[in-house]
Parts: sequence; structure tokens; C-alpha cells
Amino acid sequence: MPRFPSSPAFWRSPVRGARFTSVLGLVLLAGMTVLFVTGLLSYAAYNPDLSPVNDKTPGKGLLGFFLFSWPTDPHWLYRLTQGVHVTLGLALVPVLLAKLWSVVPRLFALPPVRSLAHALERLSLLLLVGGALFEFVTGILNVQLDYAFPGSFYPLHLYGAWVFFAAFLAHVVLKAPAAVRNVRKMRAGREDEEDNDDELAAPDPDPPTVSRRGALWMVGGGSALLFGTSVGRSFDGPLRETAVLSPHGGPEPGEGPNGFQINKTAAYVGIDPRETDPEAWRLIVTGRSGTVRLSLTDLRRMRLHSAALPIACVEGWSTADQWWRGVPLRDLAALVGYDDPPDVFVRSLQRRGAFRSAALRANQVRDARSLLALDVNGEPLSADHGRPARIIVPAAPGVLNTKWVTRLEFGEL
Ligand SMILES: Nc1nc2c(c(=O)[nH]1)N[C@H]1C(S)=C(S)[C@@H](COP(=O)(O)O)O[C@H]1N2
Ligand SMILES: [Mo]
Repeated sequence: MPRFPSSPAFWRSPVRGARFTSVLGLVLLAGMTVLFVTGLLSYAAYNPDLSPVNDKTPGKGLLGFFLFSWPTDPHWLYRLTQGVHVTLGLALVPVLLAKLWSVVPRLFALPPVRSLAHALERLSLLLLVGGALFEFVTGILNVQLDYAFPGSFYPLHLYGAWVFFAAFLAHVVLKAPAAVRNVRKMRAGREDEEDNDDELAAPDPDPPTVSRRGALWMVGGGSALLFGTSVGRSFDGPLRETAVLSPHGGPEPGEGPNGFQINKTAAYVGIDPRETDPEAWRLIVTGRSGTVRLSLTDLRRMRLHSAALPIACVEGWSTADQWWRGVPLRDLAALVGYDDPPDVFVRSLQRRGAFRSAALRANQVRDARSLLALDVNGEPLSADHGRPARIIVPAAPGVLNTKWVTRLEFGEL
């Protein structure tokens, strides 16, 4: 009985084989491509060119490109793209693990390097496997642990994605044709045929306890379970309760008009209730024609506008549309001298921690549904939803919807 993992006979599972690996590989080809694209969309949605405010990634160079201003239509756009990114990412965990398990004998094959080409191939696999594990681990920690990497998650996950994807492309070019051939054979019902060049199959397998098909069903069942226990975070009502595996999201929001998901409470980020007292609070607006100070009463005398918009967090959870009422940002821009709205830099009363300020692009300011909201669902904002005034922008990530606003600086950023 061979005792070393470097010997092919050490690996006994009859499930391993080129066809098992091929099915999982093709699922990952589709799934990881969707993750990469929705991840880059999330990057674009942060208005990364409005630096150094939103995106502080150092030395990102070419990788900092983005191709378009994030649109404001459809208003549920980020809810969809980021919901898919996080929910699909969680659901793919069993597929990734099964795929790695299916090829693990290769890791121990001797000699470790046979030629220069083989050395390069192994290096690309290191980037592929390392990159995939890194992206899943950082992503899952982020959605589960309330930004376990404040400030640094973002560049890590972005750079990791590019390293992974470069290796992934090379791997797909090399392996996809064979994977497709293998799956075709399986579908033609010839999976039990002898295949002598199957290097992944155990040369001396144990008797089977489960068929390859059965093992694939188990992986699929694991994915379905993860999907079913996380997708609810993108919906309200009883469905939300089904999301026992999160993604996380803050404390229980309670009942009533303000009873929807809260990311961080006023107390958690250290907002002093005296500063958000509606009598004492003032909004400062700066722009081309100078500075304006407005009380809450001044704002309520302006033309108020209503819009039904969701909160959609980068963590993957989102709320259904809520009815927000407030002053359109473009009307506030007009107060300080802009007929055609420019970008705006938004500051909150928060003094420490992430997300206390954010920059919005001119196309977002221009949309009449982009509000400095004072009310939600017919009532003034609660302390935790940003009393007395917060930003709400259609289709934007939650992180741009700054709460407890104190200052709006209009101008080209
Ligand atoms: N000042 C401030 N605004 C903030 C945040 C914050 O931490 N501080 N969190 C942002 C994030 S990440 C999200 S998802 C939304 C959540 O809004 P909600 O708590 O009202 O649901 O608020 C955004 N606005
Ligand atoms: Mo968020």
C-alpha cells in the first residue's frame, strides 16, 4: 500500500476523474466570469475616478480604469448586480471546494517541475488557486463580519480579482476544450466507458460508495442550500427571515415607516444626538456663488420631491423600494450658482470610521430622484437612518447614500 501522496495510487476515491472535474470546471467558468464582471461593475459604481474621496486604492494605475459614469437607471441596478455578486459567490463555495478536491493529487505529483513550460503552468495554477481562495475568503469575511478590513478590503479584493482573472483566462484557454469534450461524452451516456488517458482518475480506486453523478448532485445540493439561506437578504418581509446565513447587515430594524435594514446605528458610529437635533442642526452648502446655511425649516419650505428607491449595500443585502421625500440635490446646487449641476462632495457629522463622506458625480446630482432626504415612508428619518437628513441616489451603492449629512460642497471634483 503506497503511503505517500506523491504516488498516484495513494489517491483512492473512485469519484475523481476528468469528467467530474470538467463539469465543475465549466460551472466555475460561467460563475466566476459573472463574479468578475459584477465585481468590476461594483467598482465602477463607487465613482472611483472621484478620487481620492471614494477610492483610495494606492498606485492602481491602469487597473483604475472605468468606462462609464454609473447610471441612475434602472433605479434597482446596484441591487441586482451586487445581489448577484454576493449571492452567487456564496453559492459557488461548494463548487470551488469540490473542484479543488478533484485535482488535489496533482498538487503532490513528482517531480514538482519537469520543464520550463511545466514550471510556468504550475506558477499560473498557484495564482489561479491562490487568487480564487483569496477572493472568496476576503469577500466572505467582508459580507459576514461587517467590513473586517476597513479601508483595505477594497484594494485587496480588487487586485486579487485581477491576479485571479489573468490566471483564470490562461487556464480556460488551456483546459476548456477538453472539459467540453468530457461533458459531451457524459451527456451521451458514455461516462462508464474505459478512458485510459484520464490522469485524474485513481489508478487503483476503492469500491464506490457514491456515483460520480451522485457526488455532483451533492455539490449542487450544497450550492442550493447556500443560495436558499442567503438570497432572502435581497428581499423584505418573510423572505428576509430565510437568510439565516446572512450576508450580515446591521441590527434588527424594528417596525414602522423606518423599519427597514440598518447598516450602522447612530450610536455605533458615535453620532452625538445633540448635533442631529432638528432645532440645532444646520446644513452648509458651498458652490460657485458662495456658501449658504440652511435650517431644517428652510429645507422643508423648499420644493420637496418624492422617490421610491432601495438601499443596496456592497455586502449584498438590499431593501425593497422605500418612499423618500426631500430636496432634490440639483435644487441645492442651483442655490449656490449651478444651472447645470456639477459633482458634489458630501460630508456627514460622523468623525471616525469609514463612509463618513462620499462623492457623487454630476449625472447623479442631475437626476431629480437624487435627494437630500428628510422623510421616509411618510415620517421623519429615524436617528439610525440618518436624521435629520441623508443622501439617497437611484441605482447607487448604499455606501454613497451618506447619513447625518452636514455639508454639501458642489463643484468639479
Ligand atoms: N455617515 C454614514 N453614512 C453611511 C454609512 C456610514 O457608516 N456612515 N454607511 C453607508 C452604507 S455602507 C450603507 S449600506 C447605507 C445603509 O443605510 P441604512 O443604514 O439607512 O440602511 O448607509 C450608508 N451611509
Ligand atoms: Mo453598505
